[in-house]
Amino acid sequence: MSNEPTADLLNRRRFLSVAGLAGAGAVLPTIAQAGEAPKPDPLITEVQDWNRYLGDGVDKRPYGVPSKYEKHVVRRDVSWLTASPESSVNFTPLHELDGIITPSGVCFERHHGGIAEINPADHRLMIHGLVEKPLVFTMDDIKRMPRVNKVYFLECAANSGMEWRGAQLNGCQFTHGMIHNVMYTGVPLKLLLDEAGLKPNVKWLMLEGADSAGMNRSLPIAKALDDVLIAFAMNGEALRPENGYPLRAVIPGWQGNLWVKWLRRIEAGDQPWQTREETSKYTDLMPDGRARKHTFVMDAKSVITNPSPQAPLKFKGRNVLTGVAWSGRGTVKRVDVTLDGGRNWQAARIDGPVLDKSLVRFYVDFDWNGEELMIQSRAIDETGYVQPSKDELRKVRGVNSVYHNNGIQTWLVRGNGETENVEIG
Ligand SMILES: Nc1nc2c(c(=O)[nH]1)N[C@H]1C(S)=C(S)[C@@H](COP(=O)(O)O)O[C@H]1N2
Ligand SMILES: [Mo]
Repeated sequence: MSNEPTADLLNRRRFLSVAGLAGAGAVLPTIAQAGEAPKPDPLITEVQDWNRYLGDGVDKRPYGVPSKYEKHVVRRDVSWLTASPESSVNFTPLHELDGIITPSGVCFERHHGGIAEINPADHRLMIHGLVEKPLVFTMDDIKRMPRVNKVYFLECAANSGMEWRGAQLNGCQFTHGMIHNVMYTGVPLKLLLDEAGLKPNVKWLMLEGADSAGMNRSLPIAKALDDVLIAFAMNGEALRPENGYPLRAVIPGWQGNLWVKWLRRIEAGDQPWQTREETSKYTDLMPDGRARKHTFVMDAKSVITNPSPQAPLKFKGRNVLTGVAWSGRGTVKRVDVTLDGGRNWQAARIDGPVLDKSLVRFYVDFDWNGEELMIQSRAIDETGYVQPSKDELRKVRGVNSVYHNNGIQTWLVRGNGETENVEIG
């Protein structure tokens, strides 16, 4: 770094404490101007509007929303992607977020028949099929069962699906935004199944939603008894209607389409249900025309969220590169980052909780002199699995798939800081 701002910072702090606001502002540069001739900064020397008026009282914002200066932090959709907004998807603004928790209001939404608006008093969950005692639970019944809190990512199997044939969408929101990571509160499905008493020949469950799509999904019984939750809360409050209020299935580490929202029925059986969705979609078409089916687990993956096409580099010198990584097979052990298209890799700094089947946040604090960068991140999970390059993935899977693209993402940072979605080689 050419200009070391630390000394200026220290001086400035000392000066502020002795000389007060006006005097300090007249002579001290901001951090971005460090080293330039000091200019008076009216934002320090002048009294600002917000110093003059009496602000909103505590009765004005009973349910808080973000500052009006954060209006750009929103879910976005791609209108040409699907025929109608009711059977569609929008994307989490990953480049605007930090830490590991996705704020509820910007969790991407995927629904096949629009949002069901259900009064929790009218909601029922039925468990039947190959069980000793068919049961119907009200929301009150479910909230009287022992509950747990868990942070998990939900990734749609189609996340990055537009990128199979080549770089396509300009922004990590669109290439990787079909993911969210929240804390769920819910009851282990095993407890509900134990009450109903599974017959010994049960191999699969069918989970059905109460939305107009009446979406149903088949779930192997081993997973159901392992870590599946029936959740009623996310991030400490009731689920949002978009995400399945009042009740949804949480299937940790497995593809999003199994996480049935507005969950109303679980039927125990001895074979998978052949739903239209499962036979025509959610299979991975291979180069030889065969299809991979029941590829439920989401393999390790990562993406650099800043810089990225929607978040270009603005300053030379001190910069923070950041992103998220995840694995459906457990915890993320390491994230490697390259700034030069894969010639040199360094282990990124992971900060914040490292949890099972949850996003982790990584950082590389670096200096930028305005040279072109080819930046990539590569996740390694606790099983030792290494996130593959897109070409490695294509060698095995071809380019006919839509689902399960966990290849390494490349961003090209130009000399002016603008950043593009590209592929190397
Ligand atoms: N009832 C119902 N559940 C559903 C869906 C749906 O359309 N209806 N979409 C599924 C798909 S494909 C995904 S990726 C996730 C998306 O969850 P989210 O909307 O909370 O992001 O919900 C799943 N559960
Ligand atoms: Mo999905």
